[in-house]
Amino acid sequence: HGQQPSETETSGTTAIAAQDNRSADGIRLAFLRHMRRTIGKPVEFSNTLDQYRAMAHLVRDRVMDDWITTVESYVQHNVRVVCYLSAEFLLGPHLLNAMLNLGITDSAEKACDELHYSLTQLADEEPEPGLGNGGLGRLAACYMDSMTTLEVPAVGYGLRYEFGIFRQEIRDGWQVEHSDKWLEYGNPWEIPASEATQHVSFGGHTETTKDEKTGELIWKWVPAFTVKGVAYDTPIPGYRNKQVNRLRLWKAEAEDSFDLEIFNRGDYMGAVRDKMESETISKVLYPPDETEQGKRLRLMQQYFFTSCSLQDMVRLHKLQKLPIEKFADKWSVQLNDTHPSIGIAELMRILTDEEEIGWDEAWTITQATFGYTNHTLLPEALEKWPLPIFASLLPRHIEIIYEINRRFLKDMQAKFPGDTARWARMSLIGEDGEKQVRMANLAVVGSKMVNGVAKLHSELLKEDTLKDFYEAFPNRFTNVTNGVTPRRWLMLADPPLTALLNEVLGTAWHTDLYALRGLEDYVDDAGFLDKWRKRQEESKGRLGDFIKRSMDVSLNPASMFDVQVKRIHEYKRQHLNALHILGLYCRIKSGELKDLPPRTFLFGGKAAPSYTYAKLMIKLVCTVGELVGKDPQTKDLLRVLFVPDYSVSLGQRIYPAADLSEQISTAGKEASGTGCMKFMMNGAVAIGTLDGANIEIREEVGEENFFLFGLTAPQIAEKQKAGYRPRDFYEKSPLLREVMDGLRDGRFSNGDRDTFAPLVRDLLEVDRYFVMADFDDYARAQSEAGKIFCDSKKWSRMSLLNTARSGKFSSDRSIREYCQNIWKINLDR
Ligand code: C3B
Repeated sequence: HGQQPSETETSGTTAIAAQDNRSADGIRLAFLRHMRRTIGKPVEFSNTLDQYRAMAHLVRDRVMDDWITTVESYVQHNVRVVCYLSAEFLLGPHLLNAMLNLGITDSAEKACDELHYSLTQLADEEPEPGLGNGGLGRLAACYMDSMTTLEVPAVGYGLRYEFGIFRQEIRDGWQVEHSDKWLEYGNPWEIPASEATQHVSFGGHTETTKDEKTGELIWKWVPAFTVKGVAYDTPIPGYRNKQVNRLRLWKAEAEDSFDLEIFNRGDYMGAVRDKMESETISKVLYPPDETEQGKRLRLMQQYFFTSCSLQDMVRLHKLQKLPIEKFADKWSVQLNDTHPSIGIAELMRILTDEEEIGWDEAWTITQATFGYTNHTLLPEALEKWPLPIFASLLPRHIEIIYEINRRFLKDMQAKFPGDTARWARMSLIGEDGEKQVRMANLAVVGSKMVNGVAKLHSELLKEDTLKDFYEAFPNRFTNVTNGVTPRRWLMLADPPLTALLNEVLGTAWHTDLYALRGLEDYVDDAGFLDKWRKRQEESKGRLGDFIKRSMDVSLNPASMFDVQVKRIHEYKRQHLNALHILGLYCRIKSGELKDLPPRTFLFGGKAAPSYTYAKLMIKLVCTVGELVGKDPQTKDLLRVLFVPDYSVSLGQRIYPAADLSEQISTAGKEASGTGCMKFMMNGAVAIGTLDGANIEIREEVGEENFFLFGLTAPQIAEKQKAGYRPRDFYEKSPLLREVMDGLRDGRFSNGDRDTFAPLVRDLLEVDRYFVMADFDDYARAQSEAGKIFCDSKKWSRMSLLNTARSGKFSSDRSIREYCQNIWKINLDR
């Protein structure tokens, strides 16, 4: 691995140049060069955006040098390549991350000093590539970092959305969405790869002809139109190992973007219509899919990027002169949720229709190629496509899916004779009501391995969601608990903590996070605990400065920072958190609570634009914030802040400053959660349910260092079966009653009884997510956390142990497990 020195004369000077490349002088000179040649401005006239761009270009140059050597070495050794197919990659800003991984941050800082710039100010100019919604997209980004750091040959394949996740504004407590123009000033981190352009067909019909010699049927797809897929590559540097992997994102373009003939006839709009229609495919991160049009577009996006990616693999396979029969030996394709699962039918189409391989062999290759990761148990998130939409867009694929299904059901009929209900459940085509294509079923049937993302989640998949499939193929199921990259989420997010850890542990933990266990030697060292506490307070101060600058609100750094940042969803229960704060408010007002340690409650996260209930939850948090912030009796004790436009970069500011990490989803609903891991690494203590990765966090950190509350997944299931009555809990708990009555009567909202009426009604009558049932126990756990926080030595000890025992949650560990159990890649080669 690493840079191969060439044998020519110039290698000496290249090596010196490479060395100098990374020095402060080298960086300063390169910066000035890019300012002239790339940005085209005299440095004296440049603004901060120009300076960011010049810096980005020179950093990219340094990444590119390593990229070339990495690609050469992959080709030379004919390695097995992991293709991570994902509709989302939530990368976060590149500049400081690339500098960190290359090891040039200090030099860059020095160069900036000499030029009288501030590196952080300049880095703040970078628009965040928000090509994902939340956990699933961010996981893909963490995995790219870890795969490269572990030197796993890998390509990430996805969509180059022109507009990423919307920018969130909070206006009068309500979410308002704005479009995200991240490409407005160009993107120095991507490189178009013209040799990789692909063509993707849609619609039309199929025809069959008879092979004259064999008499066999030959299928032909006669599509209605095709779209061009243009590849844009973003280099992903590994951590100080000179390895760079590729993230290849596809942009949709019209085959013929401008029709001169139509134009000459005078139809100016008509001449560009094709272009507009085609380009819609990669225009925006998946649109709301409630409408027919939305559904159709989303399926087009999925097929578009999946087809481009598989065609690209076939192209590269042939370029290396490998036989197509050996496809699965070369490519391991991981499906990030069901979004790219159409790839199973697409590879079958390519192998049978285009490569003319027989069905059985094609199926063996296909199954050996794919692995499927499931990320959710929520039934509404398991994708199903209405048959008419699917068949009209992909007429050949529906035939292939029917054939897969016919053979599969035959096997199941042999395996489970007479069990018609089971066959119906397992069928790739759902027949309840409108006919549907069930993408999760396709993904399981067409993959060699299926995994969940945390122990509990993987168990529930086997016991419940995918039970029939588990019973048919028990060996296909496995678990890989999620992880996050400590490079971005610890080193980049919290440089002072990183410096402290380096001071006492050295640097081994950067790539072996279990080495943080060494911190346990200091757990009874009063001096060190004091240092730990001071560092934490400084982190809170830094977040406080940012919030003062951006929102003009002052926070009290001595208060407990109690944080819930994640997508807004009923199952994540931000409303439980808000109701608890209302409980505190009521108890302070009644005089029951006197010496409460001051608390700052921070919330952040986006609600899907069409998810009315989630938007109401945001309004609730903001209303509570206004209430407690204005009341003279509570304003020094309670502060509630909804930080708008939560993002990767905002997360990097927030995690290091958290004391308490809110992980309060209804047990059995959060597949894993990954925010919990980022908090833990940065020394926040969790309050949470036995759900997702919380269970494993508590296992690692010890039950005495985790504030547990709430019903367990089996208890929830039981209650659901027996008939859950939320009102019983309301009637039993005086505090809950006071809170819910107050909310209903407008006590917390200046007499407004309407706004929260739907929420109150839902919680008292339905409460799908057991907010009422868990309220009292949550309040108990919260009050325990509050008490321990007052004992700062005890708290610091808990905090330190959270960091010390977070080793398992590095995405390096996750990727090692994928390599061993799914991809069969030997890392010690
Ligand atoms: C999320 C889940 O909700 C999280 O529990 C999990 O940690 C992450 O995926 C990563 O595995 N998820 C998501 O963000 N988007 C989906 N469509 C499905 C799951």
